[in-house]
Amino acid sequence: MLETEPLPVERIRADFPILKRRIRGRRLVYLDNAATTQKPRQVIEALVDYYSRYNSNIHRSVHTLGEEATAEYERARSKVAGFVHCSPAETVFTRGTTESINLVRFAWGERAIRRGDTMVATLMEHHSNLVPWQLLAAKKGAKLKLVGLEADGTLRLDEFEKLMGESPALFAVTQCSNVLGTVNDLPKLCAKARRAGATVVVDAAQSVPHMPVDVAQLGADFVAFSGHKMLGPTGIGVLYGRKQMLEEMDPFQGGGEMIREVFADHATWKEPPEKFEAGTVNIADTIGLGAAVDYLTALGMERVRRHEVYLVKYALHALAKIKDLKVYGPTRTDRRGGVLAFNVGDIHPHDLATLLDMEGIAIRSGQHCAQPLMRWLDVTATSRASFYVYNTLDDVDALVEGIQRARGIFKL
Ligand code: C6P
Repeated sequence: MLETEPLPVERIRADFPILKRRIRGRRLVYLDNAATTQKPRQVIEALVDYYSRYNSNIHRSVHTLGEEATAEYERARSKVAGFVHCSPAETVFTRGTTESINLVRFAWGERAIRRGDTMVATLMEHHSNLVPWQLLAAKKGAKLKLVGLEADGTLRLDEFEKLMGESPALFAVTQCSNVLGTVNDLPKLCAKARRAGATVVVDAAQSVPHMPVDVAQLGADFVAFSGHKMLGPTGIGVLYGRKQMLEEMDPFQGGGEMIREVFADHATWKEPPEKFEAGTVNIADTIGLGAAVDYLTALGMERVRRHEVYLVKYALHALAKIKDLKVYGPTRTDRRGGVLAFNVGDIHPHDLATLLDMEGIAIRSGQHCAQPLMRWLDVTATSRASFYVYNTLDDVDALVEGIQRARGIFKL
């Protein structure tokens, strides 16, 4: 028997103007949340409020607007820091997960990685947590090795142990795969990797939006995530960095506001996080992210996680009844997030996504920026449904019925 819905979804849905949209006369069933989530009016209003009442540059001007904008920007930093349980000084704003990881690649990796070093990532990484390390390895003459996967889409712990035996300089790992949904046991992995001497970079793009995350408990040196995947605007992301690491690192970009003193031939830097926020930053969207954090905090991240597990359980059960449908990743819901990648017979995922779109159902199809994983799965692409706080069992039913109709069209 199903438990009662963990979140007040009807009330939540009323906060999202876009959910009232109709697509070809049909209700919008938005199941592409791993790509980006929709925005509640509270976030939209925070942006409008900033631009219409106190738009100004920050950390520079002493006038009223400048003071207000600076205060709101820094308030957003405190909210984000509180959300993942670190200090504001350890919370650097970036453009998103991709930029956060590239910041580490340049500001830490350029100095820390040496010829012959081993770096370790995993086969389930998004390109954002793989390609920067490939570039660094090529430049430095270091090796990049990947932890492989078990048949159920969890990490091969024997391979992980073996690679940690090589005393790697870096361990880069996702907390939740954007394809398999696998949630990795990070406290255990991070502790082992750090004992082996590795600096640990966690890609939390698919975890911070969906479950309680305490960066201190993870035990990582760096944790990266994106605002747009957690009800916030695009173009704003976060890098948590352990204080000592951020202090020891080089700056990422040079320019205004990250400096303390500039002479003709050299300069000195501000303390983190300002050291890593050169130029005019993304003020509006940072304030918008603060509003998104308020929204999620009010819902409670435990309940957000329970809601997604509730939907995934129901969806796994319903999808299992569809002939020729294969879901990838762990079947245990305590080991997976709210992401379901699947294939149906030999229907191409783009065809399925196009047919579902005719019915107002938005899913993603393709390689999900995880080509090494696609090769391991031995598929060219997958379909993917991903859930969030405003999704309902009706949305899952609509997906299942849409897939059944597509099977009929393809005469499966
Ligand atoms: N995944 C998806 O549909 P950015 O684009 O920088 O905000 O996030 C990159 C990123 C990094 N890691 C993981 C695990 C991700 O899922 C993503 C973004 C989207 O799966 C777009 S490819």
